[in-house]
Amino acid sequence: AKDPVRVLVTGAAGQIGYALVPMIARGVMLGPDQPVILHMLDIPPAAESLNGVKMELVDAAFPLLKGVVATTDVVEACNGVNIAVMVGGFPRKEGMERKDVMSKNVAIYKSQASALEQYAAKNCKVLVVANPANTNALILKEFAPSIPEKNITCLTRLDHNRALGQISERLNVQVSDVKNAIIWGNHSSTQYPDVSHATVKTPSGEKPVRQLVSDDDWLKGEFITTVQQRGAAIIKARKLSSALSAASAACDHIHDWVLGTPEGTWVSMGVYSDGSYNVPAGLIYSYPVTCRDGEWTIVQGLSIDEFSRKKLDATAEELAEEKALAYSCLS
Ligand code: NAX
Repeated sequence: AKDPVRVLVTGAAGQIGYALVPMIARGVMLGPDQPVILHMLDIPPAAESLNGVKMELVDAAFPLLKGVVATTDVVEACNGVNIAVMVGGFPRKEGMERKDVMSKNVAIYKSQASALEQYAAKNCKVLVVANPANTNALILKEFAPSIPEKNITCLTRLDHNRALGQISERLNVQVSDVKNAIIWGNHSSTQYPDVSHATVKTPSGEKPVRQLVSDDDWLKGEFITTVQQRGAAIIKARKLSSALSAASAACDHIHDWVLGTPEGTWVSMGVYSDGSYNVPAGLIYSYPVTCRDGEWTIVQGLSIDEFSRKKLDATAEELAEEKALAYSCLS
């Protein structure tokens, strides 16, 4: 039998946490033969609720779940973890300035980075979900210098999956037959959902989405805005933000990162930019990636037309501004 993997979920008493921890304990994230020990962190006002989640995990009698740590102590939470899914953060409340929200999250990610740096397993893989996800991940990277920069990522897989879902609905095909959408840039409304290279499996072979969707105006207009604004549409409908889809996407992200992407398929991940596609180096930017042996690689050589170029640059610009704002909160 395999040794258990220790998985940290911060903000585990929240909405996404409640959807995510049972998925992890069922093997959705790391596979049906991989035992796990869950480390759940939240803040003292949520301690009782966190303990309730722990009780439910015990009650669910998940065969793969070999232990549960539920704590408000960041050191205990980070101790020995192999995977860290960072869902906890400070939400934007009505009337708050962007700078104030940023400053709260910078403080949280700075201190949790230091705890991961000191107490997590050396090869710990980190996924930041909490918003502003890209910039929180960047701060985490800055303050956890001994964790390899390739190990620090943020979630744009939900946006990626939303793009696949929209194409599947439009063409009335199975979502599992649609692949290779790309989310470029920030997990925000400036993200660029791009299906220029996406394909659909058909009885007569793989066909480009661009050929099957003859309405280019839809692809360049409503498709993009629907994916960009989907989070807001869910809030309007549910009066709560996306949770089950976010939890599922977090599992997909770690699953593919650890276990690999299928041959010929790429996924979107927010990763530390090396300047690929003329995006400034030093941002956490969402790219198309393939994964193998626990490492992601940016897909290279895709053609970028003028329409796409502008959108890649606009979202990079927003990330550069967020980075500057985050750094201004540090000083
Ligand atoms: P909730 O408010 O339900 O849960 C957040 C939890 O984090 C709470 O239990 C809170 O007590 C806890 N928390 C706050 N500060 C903490 C700290 N310093 N350490 C540990 N825990 C802390 O929010 P939920 O709906 O679960 O969303 C969580 C985060 O995910 C938010 O930042 C949200 O904006 C972000 N999202 C990101 C998505 C993505 O695709 N990247 C999509 C979904 C989601 O909107």
